[in-house]
Amino acid sequence: MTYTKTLGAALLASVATVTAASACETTFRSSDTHPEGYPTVAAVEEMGRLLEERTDGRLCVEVFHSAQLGEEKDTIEQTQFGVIDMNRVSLGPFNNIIEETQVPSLPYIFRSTDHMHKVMDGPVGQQILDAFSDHDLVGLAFYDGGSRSFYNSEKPIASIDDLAGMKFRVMQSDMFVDMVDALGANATPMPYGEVYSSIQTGVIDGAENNWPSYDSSGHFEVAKYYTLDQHLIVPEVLVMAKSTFDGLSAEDQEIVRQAARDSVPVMRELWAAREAESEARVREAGVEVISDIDKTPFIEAMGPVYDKYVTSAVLQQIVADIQATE
Ligand code: GTR
Repeated sequence: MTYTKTLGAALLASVATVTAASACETTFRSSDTHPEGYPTVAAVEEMGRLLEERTDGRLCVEVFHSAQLGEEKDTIEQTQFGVIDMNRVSLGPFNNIIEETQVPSLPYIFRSTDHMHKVMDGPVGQQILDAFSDHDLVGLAFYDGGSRSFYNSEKPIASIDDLAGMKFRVMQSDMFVDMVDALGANATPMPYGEVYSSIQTGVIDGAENNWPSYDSSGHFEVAKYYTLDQHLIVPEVLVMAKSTFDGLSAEDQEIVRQAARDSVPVMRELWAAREAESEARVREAGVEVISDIDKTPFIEAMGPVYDKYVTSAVLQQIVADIQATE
């Protein structure tokens, strides 16, 4: 989407806010690429409900789902400018902007979702949330993004060799381009909203994502081979524009932070249910799932990615802290 179109959409949306949320004194506009009912959308709505309740209706949130305000990379910029108040995004598109976000986005860095929760709920998570403040943003909370695996329209992929020469879409992060290169395939970074038609027209062979996104985006309709290699467990993040946050009293800032934190357990429950539901739905629709796969060669191929990105002492320390978290 062009900047002008995005801005047009943002302006239209702000008109909508005035009508829809006139009962509230201040309504924060929050962006999400996912459709209504998706766990991230529902979680931010829950955060808004808590906020409204705890401020007697002074502060509210309206979630603009389905990429109404634009694709993630553009909406991140708009949030930095304060045009959008809040944004729920994957950490992936932050990789090129905020160095610290690269570490929890590294392939195979987390051993499991439980491990990811322990890390992101602890000091490492806080360190990464704090890193947003140097970039005109306030990091509020982390949400689940499941594990991401490759899917494609061409053939069942059962080993790393099967990936050779294939073309996959990745999120707009240089690190993910290098990750796919290291696996012997080719990567095309592109906005989420362009993936369906790009697979359909053969511009790319496939992409990679978690069960709920593979399902809700409809990508399973055009790419029916899903290989459970689970190369990424990338947390999602809820951020606020620093200019919006700075305009609040200290007391309201804490209410905002707490409401975001309190939406996390709700999100985790919705996520777990949705993962199971989506997996069942796509299997039912005839997707061929390749689950009997040796992940060791995939993990071993990631050495060059770690070497290229984990260079500073700060990032090395975060990697060590994550690995040491039981
Ligand atoms: C989803 C994630 C989105 C977006 C999307 C993508 O899993 O929830 O925020 O990043 O992946 O691949 O672009």
